[in-house]
Amino acid sequence: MRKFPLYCLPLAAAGMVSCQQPGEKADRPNIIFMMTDDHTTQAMSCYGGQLIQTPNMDRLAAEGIRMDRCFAVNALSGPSRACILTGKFSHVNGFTDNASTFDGDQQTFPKLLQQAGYETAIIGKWHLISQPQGFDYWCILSGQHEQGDYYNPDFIENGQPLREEGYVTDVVTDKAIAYLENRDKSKPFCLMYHQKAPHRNWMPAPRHLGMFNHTVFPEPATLFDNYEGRGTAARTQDMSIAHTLTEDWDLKLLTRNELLADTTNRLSQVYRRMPQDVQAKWDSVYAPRIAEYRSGKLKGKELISWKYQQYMRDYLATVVAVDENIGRLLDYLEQTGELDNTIIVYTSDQGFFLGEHGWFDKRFMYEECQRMPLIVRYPKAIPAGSVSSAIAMNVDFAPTFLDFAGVEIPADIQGRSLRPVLTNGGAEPADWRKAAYYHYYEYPAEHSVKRHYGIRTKDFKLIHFYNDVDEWEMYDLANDPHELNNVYGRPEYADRQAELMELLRETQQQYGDTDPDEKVRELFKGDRRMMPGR
Ligand code: SGN
Ligand code: CA
Repeated sequence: MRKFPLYCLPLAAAGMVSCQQPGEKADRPNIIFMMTDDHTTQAMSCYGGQLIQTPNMDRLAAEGIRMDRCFAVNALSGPSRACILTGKFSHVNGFTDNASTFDGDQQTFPKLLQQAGYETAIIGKWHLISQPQGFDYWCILSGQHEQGDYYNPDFIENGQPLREEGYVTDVVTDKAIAYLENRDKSKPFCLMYHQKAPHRNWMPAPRHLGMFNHTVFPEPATLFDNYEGRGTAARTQDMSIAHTLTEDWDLKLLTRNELLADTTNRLSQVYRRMPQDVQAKWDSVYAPRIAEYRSGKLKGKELISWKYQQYMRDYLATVVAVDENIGRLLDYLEQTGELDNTIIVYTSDQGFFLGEHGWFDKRFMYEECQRMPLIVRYPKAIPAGSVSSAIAMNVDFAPTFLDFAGVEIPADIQGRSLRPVLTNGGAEPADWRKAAYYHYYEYPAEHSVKRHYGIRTKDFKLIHFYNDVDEWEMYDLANDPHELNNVYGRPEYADRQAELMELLRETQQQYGDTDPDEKVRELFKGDRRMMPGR
């Protein structure tokens, strides 16, 4: 039963008012958790990225805090989302790789907020296979094994299938605004606004098709990395611009006639979802690319540079739509007077390689994809223009939201609330953690990135690749920001290495991941595909 403060009782008993308790809507912030898929800090101007301008993300950063050292603990979609929902590492929440199914009966922060009187909703990418629990409203992308489609996307809305017309990033935003418009306004809300973009295969909005056709993007310093001094994992991955990007799905080098002729081709299936006018624009935009490629003049390094440019043109155009739609959402919040009552978070499920080391995709515990963008705007408590180098992890998000909402943080949550950092100009408390933990499991699988775990301190990284190899890597980040020189085993780093080994052991103990090999065997008991040593 609802409790009223003593001074309200006479009126409440008469059914005349609903007196606000401390902790009710008036002092409980709304939360909008904006998460994209595979958006990386190199493609955000507020992080110093040189590739495009992202004015609306920049606005959030200028009016809030930019976290410079926020790390995914398992840089892959499903695992990252499960860590975010539970505030627990993959080996505890059970969702270790994209072939897992989320145990929706477990504790999540949306459930806890809902129990505490929040209205909760999730719109867009979910990717956890089991039905969402703990949401008053949910509408999740369903096509392409829950990756969703860029054009005319399919959704499941509160259990019912639904096909929408339009471009996915716009549609997800339309739905978010419609939800905000129709929600129960007597309650604070928590909205998870989860875009598909800029996930592979990077299909821009019709209005942005071809927008970068005449732009030449700067190449990363390590585009032609030869992996010298690194281990087997870097050399045996399958995520290179040179070899892995496909002519059809990724580079989009098929003419209309070819697309119409081959109905089994994946690109052809997506093309068929587009309205005719979009198909016409698509054809005109990709025709010069196809002609250039088929001229046969591109060879060797020149061909890799060319593929990199096409990859950037498509990837970055999808980011432009994400940024525009953030602007739409911010305008809506401003018009309805909710902007400053709302904690607005911008992040992505992990970072991504934009040609660094010659790669696309993620998974590795290397900087470009381990690092997540994290911007938080809440002017009532977070000073504008703050920047923080405190080490944060995605398991910290759940306790942070609970903390701001005034909900007790359960003792079994493994992350730590970022609130003291966010509200203190980015400075960390004296007892803040010294390292971020990481553990990646999806191998053998697409992109062939070997299993590994490790820690990342402010200046160093220590990684152990295991399962069908037993190799260590260590990077001196201050002197080697591109992670090119593996200093593991070098005599001049012996003391530092011993310290890091000890810190890794302590960190694994703290989080209960003490024998990763053994844990993995247990987790995948009976699942031959995932058995170590295969
Ligand atoms: C798809 C992509 C991969 C990507 C995974 C996981 N292939 O399988 O390139 O690594 O998703 O991405 S594709 O041919 O279907 O485009 S994640 O972000 O969802 O984890
Ligand atoms: Ca992702």
